[in-house]
Amino acid sequence: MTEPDTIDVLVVGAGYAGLYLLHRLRAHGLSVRVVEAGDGVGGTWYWNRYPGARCDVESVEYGYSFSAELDSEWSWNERYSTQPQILAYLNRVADRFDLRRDIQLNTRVVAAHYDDAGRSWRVRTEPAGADSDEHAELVARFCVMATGCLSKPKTPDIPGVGSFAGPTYSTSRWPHEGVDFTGQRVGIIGTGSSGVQSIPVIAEQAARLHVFQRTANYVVPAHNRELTNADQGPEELAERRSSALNTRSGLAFDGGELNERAATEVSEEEREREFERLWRKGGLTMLLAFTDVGTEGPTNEAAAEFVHRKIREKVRDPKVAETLVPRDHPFGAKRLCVDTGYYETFNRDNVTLVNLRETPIEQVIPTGVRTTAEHIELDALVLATGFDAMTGALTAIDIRGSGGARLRQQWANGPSTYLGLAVAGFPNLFTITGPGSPSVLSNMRLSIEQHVDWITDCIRYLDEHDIASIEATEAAQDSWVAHVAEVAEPTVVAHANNWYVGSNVPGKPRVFMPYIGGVPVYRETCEQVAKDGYQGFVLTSA
Ligand code: NA7
Repeated sequence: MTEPDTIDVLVVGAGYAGLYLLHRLRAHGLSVRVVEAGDGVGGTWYWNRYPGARCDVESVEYGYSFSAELDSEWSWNERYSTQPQILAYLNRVADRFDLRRDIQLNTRVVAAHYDDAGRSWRVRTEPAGADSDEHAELVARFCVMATGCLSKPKTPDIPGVGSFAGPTYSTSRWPHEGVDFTGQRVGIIGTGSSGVQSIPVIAEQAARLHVFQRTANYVVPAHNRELTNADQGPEELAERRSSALNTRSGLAFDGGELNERAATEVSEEEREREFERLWRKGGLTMLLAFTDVGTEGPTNEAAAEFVHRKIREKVRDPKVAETLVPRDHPFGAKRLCVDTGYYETFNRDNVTLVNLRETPIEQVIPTGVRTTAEHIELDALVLATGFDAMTGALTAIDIRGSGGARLRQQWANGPSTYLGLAVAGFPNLFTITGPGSPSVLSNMRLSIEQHVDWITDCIRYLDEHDIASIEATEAAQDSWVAHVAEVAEPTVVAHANNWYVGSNVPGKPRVFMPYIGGVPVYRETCEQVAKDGYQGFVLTSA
């Protein structure tokens, strides 16, 4: 039997995080292998190819910040980039920095076991997608999970969903060649961001579109537009990037327009003017209009009512409008959706909204969907039903730490991490934008870069000090987990049903997973931990 390859760092995933990590680690002379299940790089932007897929972070804040040359060679077309352009950008990055030679595509990591004696990870891979039991093993000193927060699709929990005779498409696994819905009767289940973005585009093509809505969401306008060169010149980029570092979300919102007051400190007229201004500006800004928008109380209620009014203005049929008005959760308690033409789509003659709260799906049947009220015949079915967010991609891998401890078991009641970067009992393992870090509540690009930089510096430090392993202590982890829960407690988002708490996946323990304390505080904490010689970690010499 041949001995497995031995490398310094094994990185799982070739999306935004994996690509940048490879670039950074390689610059320090480390041997790195990135293992990726897809047959191309791009992660989220490789898989989520559904019609209308876009980023809800503005393009000028979504591009990597590590290379002025890359900035000068690339220009974004639109304020909110399409999936094809982001994927093209990531492919450009892979070529520009000669990353591909260390990326192994079409390969899935199925297990990663820590070898206490060798102080290294034994990682088992198998060909992705192929019907083969051929596997391979790799040994790496460090293992970094760059597996993404929204990469493991949720298993659809809809009775009979496999029995539909026509094609069933999942927004997160869309066919690469695209789908032509011309002349077809299409049904779409799910009205989160993926549904909200794809519904207007599918409606333009299909003969008839039935939108199956269980929960009405708050949808705010993107006001997307073409970008000019002036929008993305070096000065503009530098200014936005530096101001983003000082905002809780890591989003610049055009350079610090973010309102630092509670709405209760201003008059009702001023509050409404501010909502209107941000609505016109578009994007996620409304969520941060005032410091008290995200907590229960009059400001949150006023924001909700403001959006309710907008829906009623946009949707002609009052009954349809009332079905689209979100009533069962506060504003911002689920991830806001950023749209182009979503509500207007329900004014089209070929679009029907099916209210699953009134008439739930009884079963998907070979010819369509049967609700408690009717049988809807369909030619194609689209599932926009979401993800096993934050932990799904990690627990899908059989990760075993020191002494064989299983991550799945350790996280059976919810994830516990130190800083969202490391897990006690799992030495030399890092998670990029893991649970317990700002991740999905921040500009992902910024948070990914911060974690990659931190991990790279950490590995360099260990090598310079001849340290063979690093492991978070239980005590540091417990106190971080308690802090993550404490800062989330007053917010509406921690108490609603949403994928941040895992309530979208039946049986998943209810734990608020991301860190809501804000990017600046979080960055400072991580920097201080490193400055103090990796406080909260046990370092063991070689
Ligand atoms: P989301 O936001 O989790 O949305 C999933 C949608 O699917 C949501 O409307 C769900 O309704 C609906 N859903 C899920 N299961 C069912 C069943 N069984 N029956 C009916 N409806 C169902 O996922 P997205 O992919 O849209 O967006 C994920 C993130 O990606 C997004 O927040 C951005 O950050 C990018 P529910 O609300 O559970 O009633």
